[in-house]
Amino acid sequence: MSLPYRHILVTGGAGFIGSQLVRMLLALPVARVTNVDKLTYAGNPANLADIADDPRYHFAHLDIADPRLRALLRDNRPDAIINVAAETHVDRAIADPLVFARTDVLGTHNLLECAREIGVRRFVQVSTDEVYGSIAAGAATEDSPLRPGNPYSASKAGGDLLCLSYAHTYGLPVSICRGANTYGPRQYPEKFIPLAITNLLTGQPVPLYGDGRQRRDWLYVTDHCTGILTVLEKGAAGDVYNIAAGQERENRDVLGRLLALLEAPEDAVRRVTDRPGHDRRYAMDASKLRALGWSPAMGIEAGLAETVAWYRRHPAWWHSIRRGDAFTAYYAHQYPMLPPLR
Ligand code: NAD
Ligand code: TDX
Repeated sequence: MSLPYRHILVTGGAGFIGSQLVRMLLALPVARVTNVDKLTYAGNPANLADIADDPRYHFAHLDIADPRLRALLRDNRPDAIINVAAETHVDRAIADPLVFARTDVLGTHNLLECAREIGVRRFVQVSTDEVYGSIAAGAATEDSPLRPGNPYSASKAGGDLLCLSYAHTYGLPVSICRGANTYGPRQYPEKFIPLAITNLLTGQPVPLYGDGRQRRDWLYVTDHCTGILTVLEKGAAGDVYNIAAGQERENRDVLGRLLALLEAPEDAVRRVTDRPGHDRRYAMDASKLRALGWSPAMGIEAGLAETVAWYRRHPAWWHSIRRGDAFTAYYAHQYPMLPPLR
C-alpha cells in the first residue's frame, strides 16, 4: 500500500487499536506520523516502545478537546487525520458518562474544527458498530438508522453526526469507518477477552454478564487497522464504511474457547448481574469495504490463540496495569460480587 499523504496525524495512538495503527503506518513509506494522545488510564506509552525512536514518529501529549489543539495543527499541518481517540468502555460509560460526551463528541468537534481551518485532504473518523444499536436479525448496512443504546455508543454516534455535517456543510473530506468488536494484543484488560485471559492466567473467576448469550462479531486488531487504512486510501468523502469479519459468536462460546486454550476449569466462569441496557447483538454488513479490496486475514480461532499467546508472553505489560490502584479500584467497583483482584 502506498498512501498519498505526507504527514498523517493519529489521535489516541497510545491505546489498543491506535498503537497498532501507528505501527502499521510506520511500516509504510510515510514521511511523518504524529500521535496526539491525552494518555488517559487506557493510553500506554509501552504500546509504542518498539517504534518510539523512529525519526518519523512524533508524540504530542494533548487532549483532543483542548483549545491548544488548534496551534498544534497550525504548526504541524498534517495532510490527513485519523481520529482514533475516544473513551471506549461501555461499563465505564454507564458508571460515569460525562467524560464520554466530552471526548467522543466535543473532542471530535474540536478536531473537526481544527481540520477545517488547516484544510486537511482526508479525515477518517474511527467509529463503532455500537452506533447501530442492537440488531435482532440480519446485519446493519451503512444506511441503517443509528440507535445507540448506551452513553458510550450515543457519544460515538454524536461524533459521527458531527463528522457527516462537516462533510455536508463545509465539504471537509471526512470518511467514517465503523469497526466491529476488536480483540488482540495490547487491549486494556477491562474489556471482555483480555479480562477473561488475565483472570484465567491468575486463577481468578471470569464474570459473564446475564445469560452469556449476547452476540458480538469479533475482528482481529490488525484486520481492523487494514480496514481503517483502506478507508484512508480509497474511501469516498462523506461516506461510511463498516469493518466486520463476519465471525459472530455468543459470549459464552468465546469464553468456552478461552477456557480450553488456557486449560481452565468450567467453574472459573461466574454468572453476574447483566449490564444495564445491554445490547443483545451487533452485526454489520461489510460488503461496501470489501468492494474496495479489503478482507480480514485472521480467523477467530487463530486470533484467540494468538491473543492468549501474546498475554502469556507479556505478563509485565498487564501486571503493571492490573496491580495499579486505578485498576484495582475500578475492578472492585465493577465486580463487587467477585473476590478482589490478586
Ligand atoms: P483504548 O481505550 O484502548 O484507547 C483509547 C486511546 O485514546 C488511549 O490512548 C487514550 O489515552 C486516548 N484518549 C482518550 N481520550 C482522549 C482525549 N480526550 N484526547 C486524546 N486522547 C485521548 O481504545 P481502543 O479500543 O483502541 O479504541 C480506539 C477507537 O476505536 C475508539 O474510537 C473506539 O470507539 C473505536 N472502536 C473500538 C472497538 C473495540 O472493540 N476496541 C471497536 C470498534 C471501534
Ligand atoms: O466482564 C465482562 N463480562 C461480559 O460478559 C465484560 C467486560 C463484558 N462482558 C460482555 C459484554 C459484551 O456483551 O462481553 C461482551 C463484550 O464486552 P466488552 O469487551 O465490554 O465490549 P462491548 O461492550 O461489546 O464494546 C466493545 O465493542 C465495540 C468495545 O468496548 C467498544 O469500544 C467498541 O466500540
